Amino acid sequence: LPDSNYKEPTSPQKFMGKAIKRVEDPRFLTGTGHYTDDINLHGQLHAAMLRSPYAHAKIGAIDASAALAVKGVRAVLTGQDLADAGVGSIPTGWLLPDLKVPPHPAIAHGEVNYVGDIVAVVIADTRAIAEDAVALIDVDLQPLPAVSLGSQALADGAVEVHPEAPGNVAFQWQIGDKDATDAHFAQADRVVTLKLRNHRLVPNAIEPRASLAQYQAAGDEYTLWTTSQNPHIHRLLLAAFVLGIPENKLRVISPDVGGGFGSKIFQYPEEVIVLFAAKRLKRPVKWSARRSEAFVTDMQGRDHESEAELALMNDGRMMGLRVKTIANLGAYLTTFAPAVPTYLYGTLLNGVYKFPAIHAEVTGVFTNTVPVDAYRGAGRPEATYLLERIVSKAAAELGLDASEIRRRNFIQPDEFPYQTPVALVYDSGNYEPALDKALGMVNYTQLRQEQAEGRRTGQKYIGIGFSTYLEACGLAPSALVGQLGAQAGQWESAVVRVMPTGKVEVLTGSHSHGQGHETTFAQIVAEELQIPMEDVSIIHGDTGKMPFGWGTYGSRSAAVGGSALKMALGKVKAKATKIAAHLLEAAPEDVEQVDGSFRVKGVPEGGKSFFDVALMAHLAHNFPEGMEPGLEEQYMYDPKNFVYPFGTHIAVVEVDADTGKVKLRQYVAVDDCGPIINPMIAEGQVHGGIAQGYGQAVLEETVYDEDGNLLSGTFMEYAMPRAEDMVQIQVGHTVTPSPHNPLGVKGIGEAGTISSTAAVANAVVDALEAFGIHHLDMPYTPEKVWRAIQDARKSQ
Ligand code: MCN
Repeated sequence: LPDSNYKEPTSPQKFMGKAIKRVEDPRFLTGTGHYTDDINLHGQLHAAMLRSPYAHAKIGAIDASAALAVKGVRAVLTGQDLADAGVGSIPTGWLLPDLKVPPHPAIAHGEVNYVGDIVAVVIADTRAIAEDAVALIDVDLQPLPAVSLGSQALADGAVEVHPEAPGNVAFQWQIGDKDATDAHFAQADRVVTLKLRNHRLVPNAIEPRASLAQYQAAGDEYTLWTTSQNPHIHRLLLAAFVLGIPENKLRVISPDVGGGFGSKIFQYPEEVIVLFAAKRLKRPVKWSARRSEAFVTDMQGRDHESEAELALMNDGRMMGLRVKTIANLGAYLTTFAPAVPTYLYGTLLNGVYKFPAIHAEVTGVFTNTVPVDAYRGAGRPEATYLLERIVSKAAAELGLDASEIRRRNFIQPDEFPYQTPVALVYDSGNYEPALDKALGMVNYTQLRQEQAEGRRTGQKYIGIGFSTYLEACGLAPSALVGQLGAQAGQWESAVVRVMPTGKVEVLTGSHSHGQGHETTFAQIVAEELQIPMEDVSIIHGDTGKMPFGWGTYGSRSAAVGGSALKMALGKVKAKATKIAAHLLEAAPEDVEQVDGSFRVKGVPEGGKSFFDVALMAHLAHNFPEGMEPGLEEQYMYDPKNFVYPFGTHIAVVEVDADTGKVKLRQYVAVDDCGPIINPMIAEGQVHGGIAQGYGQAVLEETVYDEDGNLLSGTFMEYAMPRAEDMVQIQVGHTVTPSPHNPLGVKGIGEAGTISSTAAVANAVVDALEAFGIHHLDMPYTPEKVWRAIQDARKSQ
């Protein structure tokens, strides 16, 4: 941890809080990870998709005879085949009042609605044969006018994407008190306005999506191996809504998954197709996306057009916030799509500030583009970007330091629990120490002097950008999300199974696809049971093994899955103590575990090891009267509230006024995710998130033309952040435990992404203030920045 100021806990903890190397890395680094595409079954066939080249078209006749004549082609499937078999529409898992839910067939039927929508599927002996045969299908696609931008889809006379959604409106949603907000605006000294676009992103996990289905006629049972962040949600949606089969007839396995960033939460058409084809052809069927397919089929992220107004007093006090957002949802509603621009966005607009009133309106809009759903941070980066941008703009207009305006408005530590005007009740927080620490780490006073000197001489344009972010994660109390429209519970499961040899197997509903749970969850077990980490196996990603669980998204695994594990371990430990007490002929309350051994308090000799207890639990030869044999416990943990991590990120950039190139010079991230289980993993999460957030601010952009064609469909046009774009990130921590979960932990998996886009954007605009530029939409490509500087110079 070269640049970290993390101090390991001074308590006698052996595993928690330690930067233990990731136990999963040897297999990933030596190529022995086991991903969906690595799995091959006897007699396996391959699916290849004929995808629409048009964003909107009517499907006429489909002539598959030439494709079917190719040796090795076993079938060509169309939307009609699925409809005839009664295969259901792909559902959404979140409902809002008056939500329009147009049908979403896995293979399009009647019309295609985005470039990439599936028109037909070839199933063949090899992938090459299937892909070649796709080109031989003759489809009469009659192009229709299309629309790709949210605001254009709302314009009078716009093309209608679905007849079920007149005017392309999927929903209109609002939060906060409009009248109270208007009243506070009327009292304010001034109003700062900002119109901004939060552009669309492609998730780009390293492993493209893949699915392999097997059908066993004997038991009428399916197995699906798929790249999923939450196999139980996949099983529930596929069984109950799409295939109409009992859930226990479908086993979903998500083995090693090479990153998801949210894009592998959802139920995708290809999963339905391979399951359907496997039953029809009585052979296993596999599909693996190519990178070019991923660009047009993985659910995309963000895509907001917003107008915001911030009411202020002249001393910088915030009086109210008004927001109007158009959220482009793409062509269909996917699993979490309605929740992302509403409950995961509107509720976060309060940030860390004391707002007397907020009112936000969001219009969800259908367009002829790839569907939009959760992408790392999901709604919260959009809220943070808007809020932190307008706060920095307000500071510039008021002539206040960007850190000072924030400090003056922070909710104070003695004000928790804090009810915001946008529904959430923050359980804890202490924002100033994080700001102060970050200011110290970045060497703020000296930096501002250097900035002023550079501007004065015209030699250097430095920008310093703040983001004092907050996020709500650890999704979260089932009762609350149920009231908000989720068709899902938000608890998590854990089973702790102690073997006769004292080895421990944990079955968790959380899913690790890069976050290192096999290490951090094993640290929790080793600490609690006082056993070596090598004796612990963490099993996840298989509905055939684990009890029901809701999976990994919304940075919920440590706070919810980890807490379920801690509670299950508590039950195991209580039973183990009772068994040990029986063996030691003592009362359970007189027995303690020291250095792994159970001993009578004050008697160091003659204890029972964890192995002795585990073995005796199974042999049960000499067992407490009435106690069940075995040592296995389960806990379903449903938290009382979300958790609210926060922090201060400061980005320092230098803008080359001659070329428009933005260079990241320094980045300080002070995060508070409560007590840290593994600082190396937590900091790795922060590093990755910051790279992604920087990517959005400076490099990445999903560009559609007016006809809905994706113009940035390869890495030649879609620039991802690379090592050379980054700097050595300086990471710091403050520790404010969550008061309501047994570990006190808060999520860290999305913090970097949520915070960094705003910090980098504020830094770039801060540098551009030297030219009289007060806002510029991302991404800050050299051309865009250069043009903005040229235009500003001309108009001066
Ligand atoms: N952790 C810790 N101490 C804490 C909090 C967390 O040591 N106080 C550890 C956890 O034990 C876990 C990791 O940090 O190993 C992340 O924990 P958490 O914040 O609970 O997030 P999740 O494990 O639920 O991961 C989800 C989150 C999300 S929502 C996205 S999107 C994302 C992310 O994690 N996608 C990722 N990080 C990713 N990292 C990789 N490599 N790949 C992805 O697809």
